[in-house]
Amino acid sequence: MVKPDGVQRGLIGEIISRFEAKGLKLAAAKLEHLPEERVVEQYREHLEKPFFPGLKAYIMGGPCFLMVWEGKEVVAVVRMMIGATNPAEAAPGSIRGDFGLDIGRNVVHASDSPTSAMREIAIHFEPAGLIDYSKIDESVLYE
Ligand code: IDP
Ligand code: MG
Repeated sequence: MVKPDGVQRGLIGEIISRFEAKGLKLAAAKLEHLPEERVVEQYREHLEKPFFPGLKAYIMGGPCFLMVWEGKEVVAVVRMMIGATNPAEAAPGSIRGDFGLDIGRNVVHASDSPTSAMREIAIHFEPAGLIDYSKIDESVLYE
């Protein structure tokens, strides 16, 4: 998910480009203002944290661009590509490392395990909204 700062800064295309170029396959995408109940559900592990009110205000401060990506080891690969939670410590070349500075404005969200990915996809997407398709001759693209 591209967070509101990433959307406002015009980074949606850059972020999609990186995942596309990596070889991941887009299954769904949409631009949305997230309602409070879905923000709370997505970040329920952080409800009691001191930064939660600020996090909620940040995520609800503008539209988010939500995506579902598929591919080999997709969760681990995307986490590597977004970089560490604190952009000031994220590796150069990662999305947060290249485009962020503040932990509370870290440009992107990505699920941290296959289990949380399934949980988070179900919060934001209907099953019918996930597009199942093949790329032409996948044997050329993937092992
Ligand atoms: P992650 O996004 O890398 O998985 P989490 O620890 O799950 O990081 O935290 C969720 C989000 O909460 C972060 O991406 C960031 O937006 C926000 N956050 C985490 N820690 C802090 C903090 O110390 N101050 C402000 N915001 C924070
Ligand atoms: Mg997290």
